Amino acid sequence: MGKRVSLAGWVHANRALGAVSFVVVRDRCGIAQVVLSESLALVPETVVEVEGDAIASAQAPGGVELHDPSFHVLAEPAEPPPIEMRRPVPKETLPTMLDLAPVALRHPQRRARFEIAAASLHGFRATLDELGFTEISTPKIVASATETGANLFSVDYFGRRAFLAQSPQLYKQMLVGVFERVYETGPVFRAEPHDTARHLAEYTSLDAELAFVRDHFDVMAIVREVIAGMVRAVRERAAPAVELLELELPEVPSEIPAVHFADTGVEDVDLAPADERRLCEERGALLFVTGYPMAKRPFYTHPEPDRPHYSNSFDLLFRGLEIATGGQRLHRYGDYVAALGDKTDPYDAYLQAFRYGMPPHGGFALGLERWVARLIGAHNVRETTLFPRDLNRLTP
Ligand code: AMO
Repeated sequence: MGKRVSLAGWVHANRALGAVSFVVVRDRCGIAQVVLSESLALVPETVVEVEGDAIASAQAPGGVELHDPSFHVLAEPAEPPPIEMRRPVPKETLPTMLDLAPVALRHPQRRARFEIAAASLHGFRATLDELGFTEISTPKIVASATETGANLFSVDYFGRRAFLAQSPQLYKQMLVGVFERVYETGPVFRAEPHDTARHLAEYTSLDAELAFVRDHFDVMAIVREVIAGMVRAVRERAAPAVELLELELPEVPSEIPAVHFADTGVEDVDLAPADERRLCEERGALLFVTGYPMAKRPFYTHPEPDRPHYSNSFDLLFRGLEIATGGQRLHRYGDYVAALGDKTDPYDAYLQAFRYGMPPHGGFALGLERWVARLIGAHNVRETTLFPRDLNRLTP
């Protein structure tokens, strides 16, 4: 006889066989089959509480059955769910899954993706905590662009024009002057004018910035530690999700290979998506591309000392997609004044940091949705966003 256990969750599937019915109950840990000696009609997604004898059963979904149960319905759905939860992989298209997100996300195969995201976030934080970084939270309503003026969302801020932060770039740099090593995880906003598989209007940026670097290679060494820590955390904290999604987690080499932009064979000032795919096929699943032309980098970027047309910056490609960007920053006040020209006004407060002494520093930002998309082999970043925001989507 099994141990008496109690379980609360949702009716995942329900099957009557003569006088016996099998009810599969799903909770946050997985699924368990409940065997009833009566025929009980339960609508999928009914919320139930069950007490029964736990019996190991190889054939049962989840490997456990509850026998001789007492069953309480806690909440009845107003109507059956629009998605068949019992299918191992939902058959609905991505737009339908996104429209139905509050219920679609309950599907184990969907939920697993966000368990991977949560474990990744944990790995990011844990790695940087260990390396002496301080976690910060900076404003998302801001007065100036940080990346390019093109994709800024404007906000009416008590009658003044303000913007949604494109990145915590300026604040993380200012705070390097305070803490030396900082990181932040949070939403950032880009009014992306195109509907692409890699762009969201709001995404989760995992940012770090550190002082006393020699150049961008010191930053890349930290990126390597962070990626290794994120993979480790996914393996340890999201093992059931890794198994369910049959993921092959990447091996993170002790040094991630790097190629200079000048050696990529690309004539333009930036890589096209096809270049990113080709370079990863040729050189490795994880690959740094360094030295992007200054023409494509933001004003705070440090040039390459001997070839100032190139920059001390990098992108990290993972399985054919850019997932992170970073580099060494300008740190001398005079260099910022020269870089901004007559546009210093909105940056007055930021420039205080440089006027009063800033060490050589650099940092990076990694897009969480893109990272998880590449881990699970999803083509579209909307697949790994709980409630995506894009050109067409403001709800759910
Ligand atoms: P960048 O603009 O390259 O750099 O952004 C950094 C990373 O964020 C992700 N990302 C996006 N993800 C989804 N939708 C988008 N629209 C989107 N745009 C960017 C990508 C990208 O690699 N301040 C610099 C970082 C730094 O130098 O520290 C910045 O924001 O994964």
